[in-house]
Amino acid sequence: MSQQVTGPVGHYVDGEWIESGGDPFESVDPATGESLGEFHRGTPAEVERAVRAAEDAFPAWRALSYVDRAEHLWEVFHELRDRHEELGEIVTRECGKEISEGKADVTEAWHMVEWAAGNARHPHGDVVPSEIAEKDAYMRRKPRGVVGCITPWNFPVAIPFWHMAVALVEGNTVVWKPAEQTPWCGQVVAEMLDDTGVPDGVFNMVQGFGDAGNAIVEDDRVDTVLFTGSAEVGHSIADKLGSEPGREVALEMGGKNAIVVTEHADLDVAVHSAVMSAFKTTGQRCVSAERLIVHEDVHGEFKTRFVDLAEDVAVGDPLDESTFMGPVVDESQVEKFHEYNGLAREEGVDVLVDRAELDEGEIPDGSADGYWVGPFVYETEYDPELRCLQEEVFGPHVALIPYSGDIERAVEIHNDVPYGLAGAIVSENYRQLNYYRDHGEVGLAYANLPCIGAEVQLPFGGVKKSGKGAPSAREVIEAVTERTAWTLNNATDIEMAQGLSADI
Ligand code: UN1
Repeated sequence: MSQQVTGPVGHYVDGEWIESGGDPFESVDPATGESLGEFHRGTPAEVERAVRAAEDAFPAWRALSYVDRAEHLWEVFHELRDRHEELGEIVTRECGKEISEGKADVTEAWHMVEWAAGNARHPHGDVVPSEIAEKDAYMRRKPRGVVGCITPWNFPVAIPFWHMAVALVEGNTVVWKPAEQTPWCGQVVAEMLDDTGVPDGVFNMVQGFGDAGNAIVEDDRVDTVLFTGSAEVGHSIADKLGSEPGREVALEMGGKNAIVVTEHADLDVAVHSAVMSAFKTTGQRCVSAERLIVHEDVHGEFKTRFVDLAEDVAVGDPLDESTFMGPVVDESQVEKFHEYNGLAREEGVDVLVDRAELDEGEIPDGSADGYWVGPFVYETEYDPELRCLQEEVFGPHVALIPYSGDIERAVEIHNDVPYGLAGAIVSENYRQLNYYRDHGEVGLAYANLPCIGAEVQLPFGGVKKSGKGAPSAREVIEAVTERTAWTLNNATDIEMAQGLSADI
């Protein structure tokens, strides 16, 4: 393998690489089960040091102009582009997604950096008309202070920049904990920010597990916590911080996302969208589709075509460009996937494709210790009592649910889950599209497309149990700034709103 973990393997705190006192852990290549390098778990004391550094660095950083702060991010932008291939390969090796996705992760990161740094030369806030002629009213944005970022392994370069690029350009300082499955990506991103000469303490990175993340959440000097990851962890952060005055929390979590295929669907688009949504990233996007709700008039043909593709989809070495699905990220994902496949069987579904355990011949040479799974597809009548239709699996586990009747019925099934992140409709009928747009309970609604693949300049986030606030893409700006309504009297006497007398 060409690249290896190099350079300092520690945390980046207050402008220095520090050796960690925490226990060692390995970054594991999910395709081979082999170690890619050794890292150290951040301890609560190391997180505390990082938070202190970030707090101390805040006044001088916020005092710089937007344009000066953004200069550091432009350097990152160029580095991400120049090292696209190399970084894409690191992403693929560490989280297992196939190489075009590894590279797209890096592309998504520079798109976010471009958006955030570009904002430095874009008008901010609003000018608001006043009812008084000689008064000006503005909405101003101010940085909140220290922003804690806790990010997932499935987009190990893009999502950190969703959080951090905006937080930094807006004048906040950052303490970041990368996912424990992707510490190598964490290190590379930290090296990149270090190379820009960002002032000491403005950006800090502590490797580690849940206890390090928890130390960020528990520290009340952290003004905003941005979290993207599992619903379980996100809900526990919401329980801790949701009602704490003065501390902001923005969470983006999972989904039980669905695609509705109506009787007016173009079936080429429907089948293509379903395969992309269910199997890209081996079903491990928070926007991946695990439910396909298909009208009875087209269900037969859709099923035949979808099943054929699910039987054929290429699972294999994620560095090989002909692979469609790489491995899942670790053993716990393998176990969870099998557990839910078993549950679906117990719940009486009709299994259509079972490649859950790959044949030996399908596993790339020398990779028997990798975390390999293949598509698992089943059909079932809609039943709200079935757990397999309600709970997120985060793997290539997908249900075909036929429906009869009108679009209202399809959307009723679509909405009958606790989550509301992403979804799609495939239809050539504009009334059906509009109905879905207006009634689909999701933050990201797609028409005649897969339900994956959002762009950074769009809001990205969910409703119901999928999210709270907006830690993602362009809406991070809401979470990392405070708004001040600023009013300025240009006259020499005082005139009040609402006709209130100013006489003394
Ligand atoms: C995630 O859902 O895990 O929309 C992040 C997408 C990507 C980001 C996905 N831009 O699929």
